[in-house]
Amino acid sequence: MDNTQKELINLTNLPLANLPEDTGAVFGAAESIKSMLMKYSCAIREVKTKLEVLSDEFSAQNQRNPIEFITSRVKTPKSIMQKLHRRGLPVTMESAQENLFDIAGVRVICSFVDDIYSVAGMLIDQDDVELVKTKDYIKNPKPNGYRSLHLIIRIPVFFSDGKRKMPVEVQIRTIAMDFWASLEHDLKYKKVVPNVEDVQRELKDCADTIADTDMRMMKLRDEIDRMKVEEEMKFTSDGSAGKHEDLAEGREGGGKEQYVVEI
Ligand code: 0O2
Repeated sequence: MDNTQKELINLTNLPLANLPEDTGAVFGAAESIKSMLMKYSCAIREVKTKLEVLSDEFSAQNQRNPIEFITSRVKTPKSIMQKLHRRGLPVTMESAQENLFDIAGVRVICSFVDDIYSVAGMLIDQDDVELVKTKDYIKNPKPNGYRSLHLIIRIPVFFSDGKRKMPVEVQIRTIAMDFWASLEHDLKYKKVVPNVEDVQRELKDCADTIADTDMRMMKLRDEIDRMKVEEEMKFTSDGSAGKHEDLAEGREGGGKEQYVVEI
């Protein structure tokens, strides 16, 4: 039995010392983990459906989609074990279910910063969604420059043996924040980085630039929206509906085919 197999058995809380050196035990352990992770994957599906419904509704009301895209992942057994080990917690399935709230993770990428809070508000206002914890790394960025809104929620999932309230970590951020986080995340997995401090400083600088750009983009969007309203008011006060229709051909939603965001 190799170390990975032993770790897998560990995670099932089976007494490792008493196990025969056979593959049956390993197979059983792997099956238990698979079944545990399947439950988290179902919870992800529930949260994604909620977000997709909100996104459709928001688009219909506001003529734009606040959600660019949604991704999700279930933490791997290796990553679960590493996190438990790092925190000095028992490396067992029970411990993982009790102590880790990000085994199921959903990432929502929004167009603008205020969309992040709108989406978060609409999600946690649902009466079957229990908000466990909020970490606002946008209002309080991490020292390295990381920005994102994290919500730990619990949602009910109905399995054959009853209802379980499953924890899901929802990370909501802008495209720019996500771009930054992907690159910074890569750095964590590099064993040797020459001039690591220079790289970290540069990353922090980019994070601040991105935050500033995100705010400017939001202001620009508001300005463009205001111009659109003024233009429409001008057309309606002129009473020139025909003229309006002609011009609308070239404007957003006015006869032009649009790309559809598929989440
Ligand atoms: P992975 O590989 O993404 O799964 P805490 O709850 O405070 O005890 P925890 O669980 O680290 O500690 O919570 P936190 O700070 O909310 O972080 C959870 C996840 O957010 C991380 O998961 C990352 O996905 C992301 N994250 C947090 N900080 C950073 C950061 O500085 N840079 C990047 N790129 N991502 C970050 P994991 O399990 O660390 O990793």
